[in-house]
Amino acid sequence: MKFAEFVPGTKTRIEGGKSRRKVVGVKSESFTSGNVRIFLYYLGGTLEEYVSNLPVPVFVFRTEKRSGLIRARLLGAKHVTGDVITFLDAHCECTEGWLEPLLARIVDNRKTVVCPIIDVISDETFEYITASDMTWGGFNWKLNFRWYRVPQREMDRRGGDRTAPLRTPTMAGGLFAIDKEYFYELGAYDEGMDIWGGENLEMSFRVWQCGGTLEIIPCSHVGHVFRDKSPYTFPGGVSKIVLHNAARVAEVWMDEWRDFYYAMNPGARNVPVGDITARRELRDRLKCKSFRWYLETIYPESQMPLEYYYLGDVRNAETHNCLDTMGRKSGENLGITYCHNLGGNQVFAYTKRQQIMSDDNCLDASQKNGPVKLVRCHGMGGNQAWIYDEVSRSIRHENTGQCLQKPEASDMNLPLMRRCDHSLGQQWIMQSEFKWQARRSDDR
Ligand SMILES: [Mn+2]
Repeated sequence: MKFAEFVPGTKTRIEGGKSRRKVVGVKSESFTSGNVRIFLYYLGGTLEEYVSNLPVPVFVFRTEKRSGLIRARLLGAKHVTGDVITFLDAHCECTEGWLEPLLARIVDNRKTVVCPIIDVISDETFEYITASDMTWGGFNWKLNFRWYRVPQREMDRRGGDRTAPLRTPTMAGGLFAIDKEYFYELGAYDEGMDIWGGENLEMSFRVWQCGGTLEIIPCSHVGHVFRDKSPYTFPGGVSKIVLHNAARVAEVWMDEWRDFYYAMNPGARNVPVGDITARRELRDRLKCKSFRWYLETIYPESQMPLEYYYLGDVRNAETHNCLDTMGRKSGENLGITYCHNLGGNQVFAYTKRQQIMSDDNCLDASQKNGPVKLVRCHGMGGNQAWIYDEVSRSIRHENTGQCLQKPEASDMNLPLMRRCDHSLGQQWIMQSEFKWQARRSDDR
C-alpha cells in the first residue's frame, strides 16, 4: 500500500506485540475538537472498503495517475478542515500520547513546524525500536538527508533538558505537523518537484530561512518502517528525479553553496531544473534570509564550509593525477588516480580553517610519514590542518611540517607525506582561480 495519512487532531491506538500489531482504532481524544477526519491515499485495491469498517470517518482521495508524494500531500491538505495538518507516511505507527506534544508547540507558536522522534520499525520483523533523542537532521554535499549527533551547543541551549524541543536543521520529511494556514503562507510544497526526494530539505531550509522554527519534540514518538531501498520504480529513473528535485533545492535556497551540490553530483548539471521563477518569487516575497545566515545561525556544524578558498580537484604537478576519495569511508586512506574532471570523488574544498574536505570527511594525518586518511571533519585543526602555499604550490601538514607528495612505485594510488623539498611531485594545482568562493552576501 502506498498512501499518506492526514490525521488532524486525532490519536491512534495500537494494540498487540512486536510483529503482530495492527491498528485497532483511531479515537478522537484530541483536545482541539471531537471532529476527526483521516485521509488516505492509495493507488489501487480496495482501500475504500477497508476504511469503511474503521470506527471513525476516513476519507480516501485518489489521484488520477501516480503523482508522487508532493502532489498527493497537496491534494490531501486541500481537504483538511482542522487547524493543523499532520503528515505521516503510510508505514507509520503512532504511540500513546504522540500528538499532544506536537500540537502544544504549534499552539504556542504557529510558525513552529514539529516532528516526532521517529522510532524504527524493522522492515523484516516489525520489531519496534525506540530511536535516540540525541540525533537531529542534517545533509551532505549530495543533498542527502542524514542523521547526525546533536551537538553540545544545542544541548546547552536546552539547558541539558532532553525532553525540551530540539531545534533541528532539517527534517526527514515523512512525519510532521504544521499549522494549516502557515503551511500555505510558507509556500506549501514546490509543485515543480516530482515523485519523491529533496522536498524535505526544501521545506526545512524554507522554514528556517523564512522565519519559522523546525523542531523535533522528544516527548512525541511515532514508529516508521525504514527500508534500505525504495521498492518503487521512478519514471525516467530514480537519479533523474532525485537530481531534478535536489537541483531545485540548490537553485532556490542555497545561494553560492549550490556549487557543492553540483561539484559532488556531476550528472546534476545535465538534469533540467525546470521553471523556478515562482519559488524564487516566494523567497523574495517572504523576505527569507540567505543560506549563509542559515549556516551561521542554525547549522554551524554543517558539512558545508562557511568560508573556503577553493572547490574542485587537486592535481599533482608532476603526474597530473588527482586526489581521489575512491568513495572510501571515514578512517580509510586517501587515494590518487587519473583526473576525470567529473567532480564527485575528486572534489575537495580548501577551507579557511585549513581543512581539505570532501563532503563530511577531511584529510587527516596522525603520523609523520602518513598515511593520509579521510576522517570525519572535526573543525579543530590539529591533524586536519593543511597549509596550501599558492606560490610554491605545496600542501604542508601543520602538525608534522611534512608535505603531501605523489605516490611511489610501490603503490601508485597512495599519496605520501615526506619532508618538504619543493620537488615537482610535492606541487599541487588547484586548477581554477584560487580565491574566496563564498563571500558574504547581504541577507535578502
Ligand atoms: Mn517513509
